[in-house]
Amino acid sequence: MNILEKLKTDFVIFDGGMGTLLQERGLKPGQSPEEWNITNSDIITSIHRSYFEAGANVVTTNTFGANPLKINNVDEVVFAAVQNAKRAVYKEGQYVALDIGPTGKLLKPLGDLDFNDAVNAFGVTVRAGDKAGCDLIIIETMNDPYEMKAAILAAKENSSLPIFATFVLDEGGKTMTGCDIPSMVAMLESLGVSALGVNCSLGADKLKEFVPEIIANASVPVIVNPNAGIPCIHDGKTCFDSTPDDFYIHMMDIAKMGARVLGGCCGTTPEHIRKVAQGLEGSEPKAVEKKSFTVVSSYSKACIFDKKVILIGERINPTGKSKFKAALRENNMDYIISEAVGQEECGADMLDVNVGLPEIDEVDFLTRAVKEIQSVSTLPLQIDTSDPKALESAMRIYNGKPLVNSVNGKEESMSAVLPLVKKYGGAVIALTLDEGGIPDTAEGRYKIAEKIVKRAEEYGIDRRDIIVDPLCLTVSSDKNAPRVTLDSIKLIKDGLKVKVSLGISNVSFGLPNRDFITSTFFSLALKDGLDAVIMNPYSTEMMKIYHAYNALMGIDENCAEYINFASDKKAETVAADTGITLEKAIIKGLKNDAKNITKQLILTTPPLEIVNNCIISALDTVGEAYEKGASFLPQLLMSAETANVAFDIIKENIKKDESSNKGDIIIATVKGDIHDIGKNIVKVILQNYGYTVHDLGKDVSPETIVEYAKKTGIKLVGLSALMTTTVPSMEKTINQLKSFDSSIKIMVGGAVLTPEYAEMINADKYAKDAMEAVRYAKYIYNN
Ligand code: B12
Repeated sequence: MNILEKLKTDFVIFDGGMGTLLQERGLKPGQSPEEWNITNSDIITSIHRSYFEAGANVVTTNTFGANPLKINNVDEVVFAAVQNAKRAVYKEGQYVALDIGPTGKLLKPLGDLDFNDAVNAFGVTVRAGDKAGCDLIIIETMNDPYEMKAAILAAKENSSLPIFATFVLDEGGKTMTGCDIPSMVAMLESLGVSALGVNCSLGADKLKEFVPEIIANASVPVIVNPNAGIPCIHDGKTCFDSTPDDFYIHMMDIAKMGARVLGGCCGTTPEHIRKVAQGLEGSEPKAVEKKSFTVVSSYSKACIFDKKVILIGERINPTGKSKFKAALRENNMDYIISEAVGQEECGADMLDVNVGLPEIDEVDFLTRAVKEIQSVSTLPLQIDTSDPKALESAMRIYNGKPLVNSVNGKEESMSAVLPLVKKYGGAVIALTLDEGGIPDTAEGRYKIAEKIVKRAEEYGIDRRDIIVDPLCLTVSSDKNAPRVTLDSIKLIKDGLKVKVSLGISNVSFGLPNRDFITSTFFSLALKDGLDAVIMNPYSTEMMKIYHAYNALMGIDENCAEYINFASDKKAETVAADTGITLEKAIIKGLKNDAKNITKQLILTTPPLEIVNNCIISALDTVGEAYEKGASFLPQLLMSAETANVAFDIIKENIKKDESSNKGDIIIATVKGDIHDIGKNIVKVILQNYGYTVHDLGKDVSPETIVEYAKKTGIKLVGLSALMTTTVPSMEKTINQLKSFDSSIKIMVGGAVLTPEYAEMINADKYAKDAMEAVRYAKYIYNN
């Protein structure tokens, strides 16, 4: 029986932790656990064996870090690791999973690893594992869905092994990059994993809280491999607080909830696994319930096609827009990004992205446009192109489960588009036209829809991932056209049990006051069961219909959204304002806007005023949202980068006073802390006042700072720290500097510090901002 057959009928028990057991067997801190596959293969095999003996069905190879971005000899390590695990197998029903962990690098735009380079790196490990004969692949401990997608694609492109995939979650039930459970499940399932879930993170008791939500979203078996509680340090050693008995109690609850694959992660031992295996012996898992709702996702948001119609913004499309065409020809990505931001603000749930123009390289432009938009918008995207190459390239780098616009009933279209939807995951809009054109009856359109649904199912694409667009022709050229479209909506929904969407604006083409016609047609289509609409979110008429309809149909609880919309005067102004300020550009991460606005502002506003009134206040807003869990690391990073773009321009406009050196100052952000925007501002302002600043950078150790002070004899040091966790390292630096030379003066700053705290850690001066730093320097150097 292979692992997938077992999964159909039975619980599957995974092994537990490897690292802690290796430490017990003598692995020293800093030593590579992966090398032990070669140097201590018997120990590795005996650990695997102990897990099989405890009742595990699957052991994971000791290859968590066996990735070419971390080690050189991947082939050798992976081969040895798989052999070590296979040697531990002693009976039928015991399987070896190739373990794949994160690369340790952040993918662009959060870090500098290119998506396709990540796919290639994972590919090396997958090929080695496949060749060595593992039975399945487990991709685990991922905290970024984008990296997860890279690993899954690598697994699909380099093997045909079953793929299991698990994420880590924080206490709010999201990944580090803000991916929630519905979006995570949507992406993983559409990429075709055989089982999905969570590992590591919190202990079983905390992780348990999230299991019902995973199960409510997933149509494949759910995996839960928690740590043995939360790690703590005792006498310099990492310990875990969940005993096998305690772990067992929570894991039994998790099994009752419906999880089917159960095992452990850090700190769990064969004893933990034995308890779980014994507890499950003889019992049957809950049936895996196949879900019928349609869902697409971005890296952090899932869009579920439910009662409320999904608004798909149509503005990123050159058709009939001369300004947009010009932007495409001039390679003006800012224009496209501002359309994305504007539509999101006006209430779009998703964004259509179409950049097709004969004279541009669509493969390149569409791919870049998707990358740029997904770095500033959290909305799921609808990738809209008739070029299969452009579609493939954009789907590949898309971070989530996209909607594809579109496939139609022509053979050529189905055979080009459907395999891509299957491979990269996604839902797809199916247009009811084929070689015979657009039928002029609802029955004719139904037949084409049926043909596409059948074909998609042959490719293994679920019916719920087909969203039929029965096409809406213009009423001015055919008076019956809207009626046929409305009839088609009902017929297709009832007969095929699929969702229906419409690109709606076409209906009013050629008529004056188009909004009147389009929005009235929209209300009729809503009543006939429309699930999604491609429309102009800036259109007041359309938004009025949308909100009023939701209120009238009882799908807007307490009419709350309607009230918000109407009283916000959005009804009047929705079309108008996408005006962007520097503060807003930083909050949204719009670098080019930030650059252009700063260039304008600097002509009229003193540089420090821009820093204090725009840059710092914007970063404070972002920081607060981050603290509340309303935004995540990607947004924080984009905002920080945007602030830097603005500050670079300000810097150019602050002339250094080079007439004389008023004094030397060392400046650094302390060890463990990489926040340097504030420190850099302080540096530039001090230079501006004639001081020579020796910037030692960020994440600087106390030793380096003391060394530098010794070498140069400089008597004034500025230290920056922005986190409660790094203030102790500031204190350490102060102590070391003072014990080297008690006459050195130290000024400190950074968001978490207070004057009282600064005094407590022996700093000579707390500076709340850059000007305070200048005043202190003047005082010290007496100038
Ligand atoms: C931008 C930012 C980032 C950027 C930093 C980019 C960069 N190159 O600096 C990125 C995205 C990389 C980042 C990462 C992280 N961040 Co951060 N980040 C921020 C944010 C939003 C703004 C900081 C900032 O630049 N402010 C603007 C500058 C101008 O202000 P400032 O630094 O205070 O500087 C002024 C004064 O304090 C003073 N000053 C500052 N330094 C000095 C030095 C001297 C000598 C003097 C005299 C004066 C002085 O003068 C400056 C000018 O007026 C803050 C929130 C906030 N409101 O502070 C969170 C914040 C600091 N980050 C936080 C966290 C948790 C993190 C991460 C751990 C997130 C994660 N999960 O990975 C990582 C930390 C990584 C690490 N090891 O350091 C938390 C810290 C919580 C805490 N209490 O400890 C904060 C407070 C957000 C929050 N509210 O939760 N972050």
